[in-house]
Amino acid sequence: MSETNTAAETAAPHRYTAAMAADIEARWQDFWDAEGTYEAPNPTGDLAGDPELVARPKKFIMDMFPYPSGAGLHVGHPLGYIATDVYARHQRMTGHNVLHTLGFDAFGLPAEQYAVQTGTHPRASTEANMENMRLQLRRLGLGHDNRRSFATIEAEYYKWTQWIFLQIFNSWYDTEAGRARPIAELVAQFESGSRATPDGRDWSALSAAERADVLGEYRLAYASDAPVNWSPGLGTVLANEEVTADGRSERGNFPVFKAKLRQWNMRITAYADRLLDDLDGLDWPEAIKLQQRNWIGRSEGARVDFPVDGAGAVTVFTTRQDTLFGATYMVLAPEHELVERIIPAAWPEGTHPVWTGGHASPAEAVTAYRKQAAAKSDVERQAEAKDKTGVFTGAYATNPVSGEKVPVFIADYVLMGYGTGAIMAVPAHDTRDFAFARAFELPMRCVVEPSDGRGTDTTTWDDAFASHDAKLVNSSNEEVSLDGLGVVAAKARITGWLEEHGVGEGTVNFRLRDWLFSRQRYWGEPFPIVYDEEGIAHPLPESMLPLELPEVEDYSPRTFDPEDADTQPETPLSRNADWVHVTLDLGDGNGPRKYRRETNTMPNWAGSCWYELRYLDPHNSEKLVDPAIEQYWMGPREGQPTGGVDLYVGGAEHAVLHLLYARFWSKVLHDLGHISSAEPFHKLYNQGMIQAFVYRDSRGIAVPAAEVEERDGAYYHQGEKVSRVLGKMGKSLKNAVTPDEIFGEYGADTLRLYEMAMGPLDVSRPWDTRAVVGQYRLLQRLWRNIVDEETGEVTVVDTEPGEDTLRALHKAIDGVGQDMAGMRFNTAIAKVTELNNHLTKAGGPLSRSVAESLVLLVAPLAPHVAEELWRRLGHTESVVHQDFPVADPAYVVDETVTCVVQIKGKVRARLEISPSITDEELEAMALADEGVVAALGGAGIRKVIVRAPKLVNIVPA
Ligand code: ANZ
Repeated sequence: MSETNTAAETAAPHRYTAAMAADIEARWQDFWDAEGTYEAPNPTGDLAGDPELVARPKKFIMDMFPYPSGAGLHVGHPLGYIATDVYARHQRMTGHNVLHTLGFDAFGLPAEQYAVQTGTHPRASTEANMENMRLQLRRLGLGHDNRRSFATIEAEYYKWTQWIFLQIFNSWYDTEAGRARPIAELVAQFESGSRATPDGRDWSALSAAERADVLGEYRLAYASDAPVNWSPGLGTVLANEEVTADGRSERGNFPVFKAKLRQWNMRITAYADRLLDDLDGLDWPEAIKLQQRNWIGRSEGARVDFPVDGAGAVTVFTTRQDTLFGATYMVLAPEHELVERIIPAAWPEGTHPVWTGGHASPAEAVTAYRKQAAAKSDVERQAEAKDKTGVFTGAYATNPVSGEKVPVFIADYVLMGYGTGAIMAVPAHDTRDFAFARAFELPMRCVVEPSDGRGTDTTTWDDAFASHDAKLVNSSNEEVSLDGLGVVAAKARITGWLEEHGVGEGTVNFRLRDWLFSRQRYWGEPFPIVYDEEGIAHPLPESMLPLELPEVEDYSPRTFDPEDADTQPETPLSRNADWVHVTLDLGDGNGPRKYRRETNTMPNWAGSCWYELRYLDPHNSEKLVDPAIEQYWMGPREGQPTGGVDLYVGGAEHAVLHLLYARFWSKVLHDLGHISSAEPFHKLYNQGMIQAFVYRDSRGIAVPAAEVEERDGAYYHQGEKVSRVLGKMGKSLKNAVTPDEIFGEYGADTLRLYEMAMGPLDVSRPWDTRAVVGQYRLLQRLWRNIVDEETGEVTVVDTEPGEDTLRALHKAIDGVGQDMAGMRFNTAIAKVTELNNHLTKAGGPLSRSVAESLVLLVAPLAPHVAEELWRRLGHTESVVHQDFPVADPAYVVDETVTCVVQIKGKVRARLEISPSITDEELEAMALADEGVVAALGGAGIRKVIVRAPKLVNIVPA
């Protein structure tokens, strides 16, 4: 704020100033709270209310809820919250029953680490942080239904997280029915004999432990000893999704190792197909859908059996079964369980010295190599490095089509967790196999004719010929020939042959792994599971929920030397013998027995897997959610075949983890009949990030941005020249600006307007504190157009506005309404500004009708000042529930026409355009349209026929 500005403000007693904004904002926030202005009624239950509101179309609007971090909010955090609030307010004013609230995701590593660092109990520090954030959020004037807010650490909430865990534990995926079913129905099948037990014995002949093992193979939540990601430095195991591309922990950046530990898993892989298919019906950014598709990673291929002397067969998974005649060796993952069975006692006569790695026997070579491989992450193992390592097992297998004996290796570039953990190697046509074969002097056979003129003599090649777009050669035996076929036809033919001969079959493989669901942490939901003396896991009965997190003395995780892979996790809960060892009557007819509690806790993702449902019916202690209420807010409807939240806004960093897990839980709950929606979030929107300048001194250390001065385009801190780059905003980069600073200087309405005006919501934008004043001035001019700054009197008159003003007004009404519905808040603000400037320039008092429309247009963006002006204009009811103005088409001068864009005669887009548009402008618009770009799919364009303003016809190349 400049000096002169401040001076002028003191001169006019009723000017809109920061002090006045503070008063207005506090007053209306208290009023809205007291009146329950933002409460959204449910159709039934304790939050049932006004039937007229319930009868309206509903809008369920959600933000990705925050972690209660100790650092509080900086101005970057509320960008999405303000946007959903503006949108929600506009929806309320256009006749919707709007549910909008916000809770806290309060379990998890950051809260716990902070607690450990500061020596306070995680609950105490988390609650203090939440209190602070609640105050900051309230100060923004967010129109939330506070009755529906909660934190995931509340026992009434995590009771249901545990309950859902039990639902998942107590169900299995029926692949025939294509859905989850209660495990009791599976048991009934085993009991009746309609489903055979794995070893064919009667179900009644199986011991309790054997039955538990059989069911464990089916349950959607199960414990297993599969290799997991173990991070000694963090002291916990991690899900694949929490490990970075360089094989380190996403949190803390510690090394991650593969270790065999008994852990809980969720069988998300059972849903791979549905998680993939249902993406189609969702209104999500394409980039996020693509990331999910890649993460699920569906690959069509075949399983092929290679017989091994004395050990049955090794089954491989390949996506290039057409190249089977070119498979000249095999590789097993070092951890593969067949390795022990196939290794001979001694190296076969004449084994190449490069193959043995200098070891005296296969057993010795395998042991040494396994140790080496265990120290690497999957990502390191998969890296496209030229030098491939491995060792011969001493065993040979038989290529089922060529009849050739091929050597079997172990090598770390083959992963245990993918396909069958074994591959047939086709060095001529696979890059990694090529590098390996060159290193180990293995033969190569060309079976796909190179189309690049290099010829079929592989000894002259520098790399593999990996193209799919070529014909097969050297691929026939007495029964089947692939020669001359293209890759697709060859795959079909060889798959048929494999199936006929019972040595393989076509199959689909997914990259998606089951979700590792336990953590060695204190600050998470306890598992509602106890073990009996035989070690069999039992679910707690519903009546014992919630199983509360015990108060303990030492909640710190046990961490280790980050590099020491030979360590074992220790769960904080296991240190509390009184809690762990219990005598319980589980109500299963066995009476009171001794049990040991599960001492792992759930991962921080658990609480966010279902929180949308809790918002609906937040106090229900009898049911997860009342079905009528769920159906009302989330049920499937026209255009939303799988139901879900109408708008979900958050950062793109949650593309796979949270969104995939939440989708999975929804599907299980849907299958079991608890909810009607099969997807949690129908529309997803990723807001951009607010960036900030980072200033660094000559040593590269960030200096406080607020202390930097600009002189002639250079930047100085305490006289020293510093560099400037755009980066993240945050405490560590010393460039965080808190909302509190902006509230103090201008008020919350100005902050809201500034954040929304900075640019399109989905684009990242740099924060510039000096620019905030621009929006402050807008509010001052708006105020001045309605209130006399000297007397405080409302200046409007009851006369009709002139034609000019009517046109400006209705154009603005039309544009702002469309922009708000389309979440283009920056252009909405530009239109409000334009209208306000027009009114300022026109001079003289405003007509009441114009002033009222102006206030209503501004209400979603700057709700406090709008409420104040609305009341001063004489209204007794809140501006929040007024109807948004509707434009009179007669005054919206630039009427539009609909232009149809066709590609190959099919309508691909409809554009709303001005009738006076030129051919050139129209062509450019058509070619830039999202739908058109998608339909063209990268194909070039041969011709564009433009008949402005009605038709564009595109002929692709
Ligand atoms: C023979 C072959 C020939 C292959 C060829 C590729 C090219 P996607 O598409 O990701 O599913 N593979 C299979 N299991 C593996 C494992 N556990 N670890 C490492 N690699 C594995 O990849 C499938 C291909 O990756 C499979 O097809 C297999 O190599 C390899 F010219 O088999 B292919």
